Amino acid sequence: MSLSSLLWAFWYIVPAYIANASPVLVGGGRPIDGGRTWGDGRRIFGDGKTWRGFIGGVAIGTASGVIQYFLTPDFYCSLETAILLAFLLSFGALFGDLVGSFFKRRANLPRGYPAIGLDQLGFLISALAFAYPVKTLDSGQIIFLLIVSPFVHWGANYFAYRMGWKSVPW
Ligand code: CTP
Ligand code: MG
Ligand code: K
Repeated sequence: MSLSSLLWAFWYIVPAYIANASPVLVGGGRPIDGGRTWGDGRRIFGDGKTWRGFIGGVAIGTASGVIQYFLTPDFYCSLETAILLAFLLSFGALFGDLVGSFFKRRANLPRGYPAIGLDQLGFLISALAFAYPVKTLDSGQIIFLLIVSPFVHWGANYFAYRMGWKSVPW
């Protein structure tokens, strides 16, 4: 396990981080569940999961892959691969985030309530699963990302809170 392989793992996952963080800025408007409830009477996803956040996050995360390609073209087979990879990482991240909110609502946790583990790792595991067919990491790199991602997540959320973009620091 070399330092450079860990740095590449970090570089690889950047679109997922960007996709996951973007909805704080671009989200809002109509919720994905349209206000509907599940059989337990609680919201399917809640007001924190909006179409604008999802689509905007996927778009911004995918665009970040283009920038990555031009910065480190040798890391990718082609521009198309870099875009596809960034799209899958971004879509996977926000899909995982949505599934996480589904389970939070089933556990009767209100919107914005922290769920340690799920909030920090759900998006990451989903992103890695979606991107797996295009470009894979080795197990050491995956473990590294599982360890560092909660700190990146907490750091990004604290920054967004201090900037006044969100009302809670998690
Ligand atoms: N957001 C959005 N659409 C998404 C994901 C996030 O609009 N698909 C926005 C919402 O404004 C949300 C904020 O980004 O409040 C922070 O995202 P997150 O922490 O994932 O949502 P929570 O509000 O904490 O909701 P939940 O309890 O369902 O996780
Ligand atoms: Mg939250
Ligand atoms: K979340």
